[in-house]
Amino acid sequence: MSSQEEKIKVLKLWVSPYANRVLMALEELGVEYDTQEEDLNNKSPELLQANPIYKTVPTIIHNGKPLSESLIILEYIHDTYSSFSTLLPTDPYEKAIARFWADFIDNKFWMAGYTVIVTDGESQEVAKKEFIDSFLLIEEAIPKISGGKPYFGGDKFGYLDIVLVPYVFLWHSVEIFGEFSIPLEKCPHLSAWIELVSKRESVVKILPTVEAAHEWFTRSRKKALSRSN
Ligand SMILES: N[C@@H](CCC(=O)N[C@@H](CS)C(=O)NCC(=O)O)C(=O)O
Repeated sequence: MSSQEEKIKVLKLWVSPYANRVLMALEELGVEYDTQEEDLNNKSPELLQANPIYKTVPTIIHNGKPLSESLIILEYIHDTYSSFSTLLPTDPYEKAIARFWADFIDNKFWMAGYTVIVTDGESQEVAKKEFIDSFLLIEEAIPKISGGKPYFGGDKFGYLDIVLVPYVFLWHSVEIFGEFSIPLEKCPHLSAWIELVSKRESVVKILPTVEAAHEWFTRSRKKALSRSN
């Protein structure tokens, strides 16, 4: 059986930016897939068996084989289906740079954003500054990464676009709980990119509304603050 014969099954959570980037990649490449919604308070035996180390979504199962970690799954999708389309740049240096920024977006930018959502006081203030600083660094990097084209992937909506776009629908909660506004007026590249990607079919189909995501984070914040106080 060829690796492309069995449908990929994605164990997911509707609000997870990590799971949603996997679904968006499959949509963008026109790959058929099945999904299974997970309850993180009561994870399915399938998830626990497929991802015993992190027990996180997304986890995929393809041809009976499990794989986890969204950025690794994106590369697997790219490698498996690149005969008809690509997500990552082909140039080795550009590919490495895309991976560098994906790591920054998850581990600096969103780590700070999520910390603003689930903390208050001094920790929240520090995270707020880090979030805005990271935002401005991404703004500065866009023309270099995209070569002045509309998407991070140049003319094509690609890997880094898919990595960042789920957060666009979540960072309103960062602004609300952090009581500040992202300085979009200082970010013409990010503003133009948001305008463009928000209308994209895969984005509209897969990502939750800002309101639904905010309700989710309101509950997460309440739980996190009651644990820490
Ligand atoms: N680095 C992981 C992060 C995945 C992750 O943290 N997923 C969250 C949902 S957004 C999760 O499954 N958490 C498990 C839990 O809370 O027990 C990735 O990129 O896939």
